[in-house]
Amino acid sequence: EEVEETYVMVKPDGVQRGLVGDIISRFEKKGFLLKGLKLFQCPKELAEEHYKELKDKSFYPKLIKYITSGPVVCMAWEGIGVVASARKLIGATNPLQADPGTIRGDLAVQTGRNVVHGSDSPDNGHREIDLWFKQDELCEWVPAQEPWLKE
Ligand code: DAT
Ligand code: MG
Repeated sequence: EEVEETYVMVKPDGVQRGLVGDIISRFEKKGFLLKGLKLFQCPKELAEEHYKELKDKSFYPKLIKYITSGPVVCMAWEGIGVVASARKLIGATNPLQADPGTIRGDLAVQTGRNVVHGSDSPDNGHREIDLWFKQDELCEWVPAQEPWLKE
């Protein structure tokens, strides 16, 4: 297994509902490494670039409106297998189909208000971190707990 990085974002509904701490905490407690974190009002152009693969979908205009409707919390997480693991912690796109114990399974009811984003591949992890963060907003560091996390 390889060290990967993934882009995770608390969407505007998660911020408005006061779920930021809970969501960050799940990744933190799991043992992934936080490399970047910020509260950010996303401009329309960035939302469109982020979701460009979905631009022909009927829900795309609503999606762009939703993501730009208030501040989001942007995160860059690093770890072995972090891309797929973060997607598991997040749960299925439709929160009603997401397993209990996942973020969407525990905290949301609608696809259009599913509180969190996670990159779907290692390539998109790199792409999205580049898109949402400047280089000097990312930290390389070794947490004190590391010897207790990895043998
Ligand atoms: P995910 O966020 O689980 O990676 P995705 O990449 O397929 O899902 O879609 C991105 C977002 O677009 C998703 O989190 C919510 C919205 N979306 C996806 N499918 C939708 C649908 N059928 N109706 C409304 N919104 C949808
Ligand atoms: Mg996706």
